[in-house]
Amino acid sequence: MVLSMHVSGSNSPQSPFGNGEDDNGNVNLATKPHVRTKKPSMYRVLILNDDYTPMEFVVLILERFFNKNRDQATRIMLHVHQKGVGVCGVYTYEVAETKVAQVMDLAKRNEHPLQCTMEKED
Ligand code: TYC
Repeated sequence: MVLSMHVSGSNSPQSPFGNGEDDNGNVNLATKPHVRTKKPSMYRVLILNDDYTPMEFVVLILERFFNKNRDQATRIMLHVHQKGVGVCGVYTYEVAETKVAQVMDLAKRNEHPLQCTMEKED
């Protein structure tokens, strides 16, 4: 079981090589190994408007795959209906890819032309 978790940001201070003085006043000039951490690229999952997919189906998609409540889902659906495109959520590459596939699969199986894509955040 995980008892502690290192939160984001700077590298761990637990390296024995940090510059400074030890208890005996000895100056440690060794350099600390620089552990390079990198945040993953994030991807927006988008849905596109069309003239045929029922509004209720789009709301269901947003609830089921994007963890929106009824109000949030309705707002996003209406935004897409009016503007042509909207963001369902922002995820790492593989999660975004999975969600796009889930949406496209359910839309196809219900014979709706709904389109779902992803794009990299800057
Ligand atoms: N424009 C559709 C209609 O009038 C509703 C709709 C909304 C479809 C959002 C797709 O991504 C979409 N039935």
